[in-house]
Amino acid sequence: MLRIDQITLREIRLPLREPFRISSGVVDERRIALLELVDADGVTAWSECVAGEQPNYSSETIDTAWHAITEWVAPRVLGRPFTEAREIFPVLERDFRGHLMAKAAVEMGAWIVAAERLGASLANLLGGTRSQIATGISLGIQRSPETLVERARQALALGYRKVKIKIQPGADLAYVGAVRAALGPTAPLMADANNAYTIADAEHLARLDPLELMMIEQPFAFDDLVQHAELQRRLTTPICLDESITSVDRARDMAALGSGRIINIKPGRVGGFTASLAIHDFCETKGIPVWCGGMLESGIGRACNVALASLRNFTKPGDVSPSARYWERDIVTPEWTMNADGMVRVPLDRPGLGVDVDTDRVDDLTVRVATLTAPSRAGAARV
Ligand code: OSB
Ligand code: MG
Repeated sequence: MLRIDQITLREIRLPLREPFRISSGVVDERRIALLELVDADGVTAWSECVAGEQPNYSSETIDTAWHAITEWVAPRVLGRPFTEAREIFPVLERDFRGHLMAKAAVEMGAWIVAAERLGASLANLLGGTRSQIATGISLGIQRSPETLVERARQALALGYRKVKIKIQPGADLAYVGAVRAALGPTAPLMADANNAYTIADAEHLARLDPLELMMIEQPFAFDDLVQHAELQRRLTTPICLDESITSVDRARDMAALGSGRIINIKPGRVGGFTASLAIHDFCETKGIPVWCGGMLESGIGRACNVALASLRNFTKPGDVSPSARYWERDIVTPEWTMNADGMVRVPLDRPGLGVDVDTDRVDDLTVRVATLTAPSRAGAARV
């Protein structure tokens, strides 16, 4: 039995070591919602909500997620007995549209509680088997092609197995071309546009084809599949979808329409682990490779991504950089590290997340707290 009786919601502020710029916005300090869940037997687990500060990636933000978790997500889960964590997502989807990052924060937390209860690693509970995962870096938009080349060169020297270059009109062909020219024809490069283009740019984007990128991620609108299909017909480079894939149904649509050939799975974007597994399994049957994306998570969300990326069909390097790429100091011990071969170890030998949360540091970074309890516990709801 799995019954979550209390969720403590916290907001922490965690400054990035350097601003991260994508086509739709820039962030220099993360505002991160963390959840601490307690079950009926006092077993606890931490989870993280990946919603950003601004609604520039999806419509959700930390503030909408805070509201959704408090008002609608937590009340559906708190005090309710489940046999398995995978029963939770359908309960959260019934007559409740959107708010997938808010749902995911609670749903993933429940999976972690379940892993703790079983004494299993989160990776094993999800069905993961790899003991280490291949890692890529996501490089924000830089001031000049020269700066980008330098950053990409450093990344490969550190062992990264994939270099993702953020692009936008005015910072695309010349930037990616400079990196390809400097680092050679076999460097594992890709580009991510975060919706910066429209179908009118199809010919322009086709000029990326000769650069032999591993893939081009989400060039068009955050919810588009049809225009991506038209572009994919005109490109030899595979399109990878990120923002557009919000459910296994959208993954099916992608396959049916030919909107892309690769999927970036972010568990927060799709409502949690149950939906991620469904997309993973569907893609495996269709021969569609998947990889695990990132949302500049702290070490808690990173643990979730590492666990998920240990599954079979995560066959391309994930955006699962080590802690030091983002933070002066992470909020978990040990911090996430990467070896010289660009691999991150999956903590299969430890129950749950596989890292300890540095609770003193979380307390120091906390700017607001809410304690949510089962509605039946009269008077205790929402302190
Ligand atoms: O599009 O993958 C993206 C970060 C924030 C929002 C969107 C994206 C990203 C990244 C960062 O690319 C990946 C990481 O966490 O390192
Ligand atoms: Mg992306």
